[in-house]
Amino acid sequence: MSGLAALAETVDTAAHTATEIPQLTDTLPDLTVDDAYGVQALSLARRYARGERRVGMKMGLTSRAKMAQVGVDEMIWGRLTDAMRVEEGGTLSLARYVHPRVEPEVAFLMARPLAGEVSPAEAMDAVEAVAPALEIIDSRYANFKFALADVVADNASSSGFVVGGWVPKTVDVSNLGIVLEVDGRPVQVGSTAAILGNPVRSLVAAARLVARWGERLEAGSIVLAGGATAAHALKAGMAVRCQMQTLGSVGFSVVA
Ligand code: OOG
Ligand code: MG
Repeated sequence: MSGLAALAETVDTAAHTATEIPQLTDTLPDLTVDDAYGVQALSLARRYARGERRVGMKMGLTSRAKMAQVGVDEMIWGRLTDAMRVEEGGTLSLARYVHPRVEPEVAFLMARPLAGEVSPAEAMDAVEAVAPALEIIDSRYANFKFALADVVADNASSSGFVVGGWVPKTVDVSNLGIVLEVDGRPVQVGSTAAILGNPVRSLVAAARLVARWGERLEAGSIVLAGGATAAHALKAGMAVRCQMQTLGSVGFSVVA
């Protein structure tokens, strides 16, 4: 087994069994970001071999609030599979996670494939619809602490996502108010403008980043633009709902 494949097995097993692990960079301080994306691809291959299906990609660290919370200030991306989907209004079982957090996101549904250098208008041309969304992130690293290469190898902490109702892409998503509520009380307040000034810029970056790895944003797939606020830790019994101006709301409840 190559070195990267062994690391892929480590992060995949940690995710699959919801078991925390030490940072890879503790023992491999020179792990490059390119190699970390290689580890991510190999770890996802293990999921596909278990029957999971790729359904999209997620952008990470596209807002100041997110960068500040985790102490990493470079955009990253990860892959979403069908096993990570939680139904709108559904329940999420904490048993499947190490120390999950939730964050408000905007989702794009692709009508056509998109890859490479594109303008915001070209990117939106390839979109079918937009939706309010929540991402459940769960770093597999102890204390949710990681360096850039660690989090990239760990599929950018991807572990769950909930997509609300799709709305026509004619809605301008550049500056919509967001309230993330737990049990009806606001825990984070923000705007979609926190995402690179406009979530469409995140879609543009997504097309560029996947192309670097020989991939495209596929027709029918979902792109999450990145958390607009800091993420909120989940506990059993919580009812989580995110209200997004014009787009509507999306939520789920947490069980042990
Ligand atoms: C890394 C993933 C970041 C986002 O939306 O910014 C992310 C993390 O915070 O654990 O999903
Ligand atoms: Mg996110």
